Amino acid sequence: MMKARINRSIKRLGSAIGFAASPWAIALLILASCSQPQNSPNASTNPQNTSSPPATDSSSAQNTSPATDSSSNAPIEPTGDVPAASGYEQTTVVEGLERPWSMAWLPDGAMLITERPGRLRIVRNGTLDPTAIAGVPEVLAVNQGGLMDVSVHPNFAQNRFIYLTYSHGSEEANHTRVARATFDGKALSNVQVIFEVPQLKSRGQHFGSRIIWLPDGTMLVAIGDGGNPPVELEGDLIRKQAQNLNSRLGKIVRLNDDGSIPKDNPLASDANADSAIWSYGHRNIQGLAFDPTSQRVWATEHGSRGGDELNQPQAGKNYGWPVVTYSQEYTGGEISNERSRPGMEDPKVVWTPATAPSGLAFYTGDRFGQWRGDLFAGGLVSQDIRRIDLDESGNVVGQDAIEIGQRVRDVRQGPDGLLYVLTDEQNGRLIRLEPTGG
Ligand SMILES: [Ca+2]
Repeated sequence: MMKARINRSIKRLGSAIGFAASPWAIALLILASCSQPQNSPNASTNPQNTSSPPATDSSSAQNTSPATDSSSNAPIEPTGDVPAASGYEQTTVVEGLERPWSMAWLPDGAMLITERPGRLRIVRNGTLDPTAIAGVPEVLAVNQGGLMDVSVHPNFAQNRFIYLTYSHGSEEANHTRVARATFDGKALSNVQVIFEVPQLKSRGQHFGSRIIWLPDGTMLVAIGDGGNPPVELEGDLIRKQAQNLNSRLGKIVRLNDDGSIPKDNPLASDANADSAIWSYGHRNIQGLAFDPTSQRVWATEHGSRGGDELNQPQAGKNYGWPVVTYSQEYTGGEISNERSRPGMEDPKVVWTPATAPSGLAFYTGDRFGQWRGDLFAGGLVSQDIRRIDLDESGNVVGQDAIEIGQRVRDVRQGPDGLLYVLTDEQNGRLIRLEPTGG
């Protein structure tokens, strides 16, 4: 096999130049030395992919930020196991959470946790309050839908606002909503729907959703594309809405904290676009994080079969779905034979086979000094957390795996500088990661 031959030659090269040929390094070098991506059997029929690897497509590199250069901007597609991370230990803080989805901390250190069936829970001093918080809006809890993200307003101490994302409606007609509520420590009140996808869709797939806050006080909210074939909308596959600038499906939107739309959004002056849109061409983002130093936004999104992506979304840009993708139909066959196209942004990492990424943290703490400035991406299918090693320019330079052994729905940095994990199980857990001996 060509891969084995390359592996051997890389190992020889590795010993010649004195580095350990880890699976990660091998995957990188395979990608750099192959003329077509692994797991893309039809790529050779695509003229855009025969002359150069998609990793170094020069036309799309022109569309990326000047902070990154084209040679190191390659999507990285490890084809085997990534190495195991070390230097940490796991502690189960709370058990008995039903399909927990998201977590957020209040200024007093208490922790809010959503459960997908529609409950909001609170953990104080490491103990789960047995009584759920009252006042959560009714959700459509079906398949991937239900109560999803929870986010605390940056000025919660003054205004006591929290935000929830959830699916609403019926199995035949549903959509993603964002609600804002006041939390007094016991119950929600003044619950207001501040944003929704106006188009109603069927079935229980691809609602998104995550919220992050930007330094200017606006929020980004990720909304899924609405679902897989055969789900249709407006006479075509619903997934095509990700490229429809009049639709909020398959987008990251930017909102003011009351749900109104900022006047300086990238498409605000375009009469033919929904001015809430911040970036588009996304399939289903369930991990969204912000690096406060570089001000970069990071997002993980689910592909179909394989082709999960890490992207570094920027205002007004198109991330390609479903026109360009590394993923395949669940039923087999290509969704598109294009992996890259001018005017569309390449992913920074492609995961095939799928990790099913959910939850994303950008680590800024002191407790894991070696991990500062890295991303931590949970995986439902991989049942691990991928630590994505970034250099200061935001280039991906490596990846390793923190084994959890259960579906990982969310990963966050706590106010104590430790990492917290939620497992997507019927008896879901909140896990804390601490440095070994720390
Ligand atoms: Ca993409």
